[in-house]
Amino acid sequence: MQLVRVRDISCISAYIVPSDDAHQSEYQCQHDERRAFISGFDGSAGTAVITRNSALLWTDGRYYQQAEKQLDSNWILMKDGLTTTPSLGVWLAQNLPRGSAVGVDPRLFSFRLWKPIENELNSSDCHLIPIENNLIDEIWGENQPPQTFNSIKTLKLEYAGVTVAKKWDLVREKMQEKKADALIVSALDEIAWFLNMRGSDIDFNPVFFAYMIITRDQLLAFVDSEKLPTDFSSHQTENEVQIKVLPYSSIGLEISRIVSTKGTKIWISPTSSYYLTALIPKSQRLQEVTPICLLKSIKNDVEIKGFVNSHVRDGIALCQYFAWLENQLDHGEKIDEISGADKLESFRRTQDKYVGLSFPTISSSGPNGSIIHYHPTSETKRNITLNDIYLCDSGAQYLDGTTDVTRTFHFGIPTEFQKEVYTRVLKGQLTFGSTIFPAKVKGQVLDTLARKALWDIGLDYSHGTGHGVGHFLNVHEGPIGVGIRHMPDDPGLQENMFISNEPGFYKDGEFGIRIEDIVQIVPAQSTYNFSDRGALTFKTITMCPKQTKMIIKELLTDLEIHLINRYHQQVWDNLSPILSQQGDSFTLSWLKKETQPI
Ligand SMILES: *[C@@H]1O[C@H](CO)[C@@H](O)[C@H](O)[C@H]1NC(C)=O
Ligand SMILES: *[C@@H]1O[C@H](CO)[C@@H](O)[C@H](O)[C@H]1NC(C)=O
Ligand SMILES: *[C@@H]1O[C@H](CO)[C@@H](O)[C@H](O)[C@H]1NC(C)=O
Ligand SMILES: CC(=O)N[C@H]1CO[C@H](CO)[C@@H](O)[C@@H]1O
Ligand SMILES: [Mn+2]
Repeated sequence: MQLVRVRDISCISAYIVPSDDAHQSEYQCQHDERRAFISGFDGSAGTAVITRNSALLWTDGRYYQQAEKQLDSNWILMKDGLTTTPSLGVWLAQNLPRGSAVGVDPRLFSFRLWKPIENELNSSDCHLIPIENNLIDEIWGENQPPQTFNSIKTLKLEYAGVTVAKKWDLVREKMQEKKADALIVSALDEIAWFLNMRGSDIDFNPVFFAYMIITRDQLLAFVDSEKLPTDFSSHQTENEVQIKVLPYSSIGLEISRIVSTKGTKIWISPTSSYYLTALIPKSQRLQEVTPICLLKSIKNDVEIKGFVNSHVRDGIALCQYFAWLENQLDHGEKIDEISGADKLESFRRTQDKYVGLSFPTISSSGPNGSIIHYHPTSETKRNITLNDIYLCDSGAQYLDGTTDVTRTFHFGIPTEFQKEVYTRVLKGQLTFGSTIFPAKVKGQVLDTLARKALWDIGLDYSHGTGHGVGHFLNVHEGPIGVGIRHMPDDPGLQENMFISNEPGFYKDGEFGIRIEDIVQIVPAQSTYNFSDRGALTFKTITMCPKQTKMIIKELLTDLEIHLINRYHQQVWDNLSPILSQQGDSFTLSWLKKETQPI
C-alpha cells in the first residue's frame, strides 16, 4: 500500500471522516472523536464527507433526530437506510468531477467498508486514496485530547472462567483447520477477552489499546509496557502462558516481518482496518471473522453464572430507583432526567462488584424519549413528570457481567394510544422471547417476530431488535445480532450466547417506548428437535418489573398473559428475598405492587 502524505489539499476532491478509531471500535476515546469534532454530531455511528463546497453526514435511523439538532446549516444530513438516500460512494461518484481522488485515513476505515466504496467510485473513474497524515488532527491541533493511557487490570479466573492457555488451544485448532500461520487481532474487546485483562481507555468499555498476533508458538501483545498490570507476571503463571510484549506502534513492522516469509498465511478479520490488511499481500491473506470473536460470543459456565448474578444485583438497583422515583413524583418533588440518572447510578454503585456504567444512561422524558439514543445534557434535560412517559435505558459493568436494560413508565395517566403501543411492544418482546427456533438460525430471521404486533397497525421501529452483549466487556458485541439488516459474520444463534430483546416504538415529538431485557439462549423443552439440529429458546435474565398499568389486557393472548405473569413471579422470587434481607421494605412493597399478576 502506498500511503500518500497530503501537503497540498488540492490533490483530493473530498475527504472522508469516519467515526472509527484504529481498532474499529464502536465507541471511541475523546482523542478519536474526529467526526464529532468536525461536524458537531456526536452519535456513535456516522460518517462525514467534506468536499470543496459541501459537507455531508451519513447516519442511520437511530440518529436522524439527534443529527438534525446537532448539525449546523453547513451540513447536509444523509439519512442512511432510506431507499432514497444514495450510499456515500454512489453520492461521491455522482457529484465529484470524473477522475477525482477521495482521501481517507486507512487506519480509521475497515477493509470491509473500503472495498465497496472503491468499487462505487470506480464507476466514474474516481478513486480512494489512503492519506498518511490525518487532516482532522491537523486542524484540531493542540486542542485534541491526548490518546488515553490508562493502566490495565487482570481479570481473575474466578470471573473469566477459562485460562489464556486454554483459549489459545482453541484458537490454535481453528488456525490449523484453516492452515493459518498467524492471526492478527485488532478488535479491543477480543484482545481483552483473550488475555483475561481489562482496561479503561474508552469510557464505558473496559478495553485497552493493544494489538495481538497469535501464532502456533508465540503470543505477541502490542501494548505500551507502562500500562501493564502490576501482577502481569503472576497473571501469566495463573494463565499458563508467556506473553511477549512489544510496543503498540510496532504492529505494522511486525506484520511486514511475518509476511516477508514466503508462503505464510495470515488470518485477519475483514473488520480490521484497511491499513493493517493492505500490509498483507492478497495471496497471503485469509479474511474471515476471527475465531476469538466466535468463541467469545458463547459464554463459558463461569461467565454465565456471573451474567445471571450481576443481573440480579442490577435488578435490585433498578427497583430501588423506580420505587424512589415514583414516590418522589407522587410527592411533587422535582426530578429531571439528569438527577434521575444520577440517582440510579448511586443505587448501582452500592452493588457488589460494580465497576461503572456500560453506556451513558438514556434517561428521557416525553418527546426526548423519541430520540432513540438520547442522553440528557444540562442544556437539554427535561423534568420527569406525571404527564409524560419516562423511558430509561441503562446498564452497568460488573466484574462478573455487563447489563443493559430498558423500562418505560407512565407515572400519571397514559393515553389509550400510548397503552396500545406499549402493549404491542410488549407483545413483540414476549413473542420473540418465547419462540422456539432451530439452532444456528441467523438472528435476522427472528427479527420479524418482535415487530409483528406493531406491523399489524402499520407501525415499526427503526433500530435492531437485539445485539450480543460482552461479559464485563462491550455492551454491544458481535458477530451476532437481530435486526432487519444482514449481519455478514453471524454464525447463527447458539446455546449460551447472550443477546438483548428490545423492541420499541417512537412517536417523534411526543414519546418513546422501549422494553429491553437480556436473554440467554438455552435448549428448549420441546418435543421437536428440528431433525437433530437442536431446539433453542431464550431465558430472560434481566430482573425488573415491566409496568402493567400500561397494558391493555384484551390485546394479549392467554399465552402472553401467562408469560408476563410468570416473568413477574420470577422477578419477585429472585429479588424479594434480597430486599427483605437488606430490610428495604420500601422497595419491597413497590416490587410487590409491580409484580402482581394481571
Ligand atoms: C475499475 O474498473 C476498471 C474497468 O472495469 C478495472 O479495469 C479497474 O481495475 C477497476 N479499478 C479498481 C481500483 O477496482
Ligand atoms: C422543571 O422544574 C423546575 C423546578 O420546579 C422548574 O423551574 C422548570 O421550569 C421546569 N422545567 C420545565 C421545562 O418545565
Ligand atoms: C437435539 O439435537 C441436538 C443437536 O444435534 C442434540 O445435541 C440433542 O441431544 C438433541 N436432543 C434430543 C432430545 O434429541
Ligand atoms: C435533544 C433534545 O431534543 N432535547 C430536548 C429535550 O427536552 C427539552 C425540554 O423540552 C428540550 O429543550 C430539548 O431540546
Ligand atoms: Mn441494548
